Amino acid sequence: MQQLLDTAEKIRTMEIRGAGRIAAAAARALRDYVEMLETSSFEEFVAKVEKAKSILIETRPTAVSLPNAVMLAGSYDAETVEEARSQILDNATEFIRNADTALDNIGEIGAKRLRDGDTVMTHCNSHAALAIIKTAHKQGKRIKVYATESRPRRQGFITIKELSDAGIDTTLIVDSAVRYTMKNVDTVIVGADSITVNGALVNKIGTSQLALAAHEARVNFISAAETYKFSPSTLFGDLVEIEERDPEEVIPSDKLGDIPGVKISNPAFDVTPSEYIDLIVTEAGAFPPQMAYVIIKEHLGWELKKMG
Ligand code: RUB
Repeated sequence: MQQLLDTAEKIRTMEIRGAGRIAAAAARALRDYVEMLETSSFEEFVAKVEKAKSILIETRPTAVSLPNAVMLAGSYDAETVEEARSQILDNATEFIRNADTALDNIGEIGAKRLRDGDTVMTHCNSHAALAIIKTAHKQGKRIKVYATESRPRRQGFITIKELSDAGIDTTLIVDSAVRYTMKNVDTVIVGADSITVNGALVNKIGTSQLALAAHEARVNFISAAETYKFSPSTLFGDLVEIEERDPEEVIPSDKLGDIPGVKISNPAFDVTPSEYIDLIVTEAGAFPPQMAYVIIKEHLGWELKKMG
């Protein structure tokens, strides 16, 4: 259990971050926990596995990749401990393998949308979005990237390091320079923490500003998202919870004394409506956001309830 608790803590504190990475880390933690779980009582096994799943799911509320990973990796239909254990080990291993392959496929599919000489803008640090940019670069296309700083956690610094290590022409901009810079951009590519059944994109705070600026400037806006980033429960009316993080990420606590009474709001994600999204690139194909239900039904196995 200690190892699983350590992973949960790393996700909570963002030592492990990004919707894809937290999904794979959760699947791995669950797999290792189940492998070591010592009990011959099926009831005890079920209770402990379900507890472990909720510990992982409760670490961060917005990325649906987390509950989806736990659901896909941790599913079993068994009556004995050994049967359930073996099914979870297989499912978790398959989830982790598929997650890796998905990034390669997203890279291949998305790179077809970039032309030699294109300029891309990206936000935060998304492995899926970077897979597209890096694949296009590997194909010999000359791609230039504007990466936003992404305050307050500055994940943009991870992005610019990754892009410059790959030899890609990269420029860092502050978040407030998005609209000013958009005139130089051909395509915006961002990741996804959740995509709802109506095709809305939940991603790092500020994503919707990129989308609005892109829309106004007639610039393409693409989200790169593995199919496990689609949110099945939004089909039944659930809303995606937007994580509110510690004000200390915005302003250090020793400075707060200078501004008594001032409140700090630190939402970590925002919502971009589907009308601002041209394309969602998944490992299963690239399609408009209006097709979100198809993914929820065919890849995640949830569908509308039949009446009567
Ligand atoms: C990360 C973020 C990323 C998505 C997709 O937020 O918003 O765009 O998670 O990332 P945080 P990926 O840093 O708060 O986790 O494509 O790597 O899954």
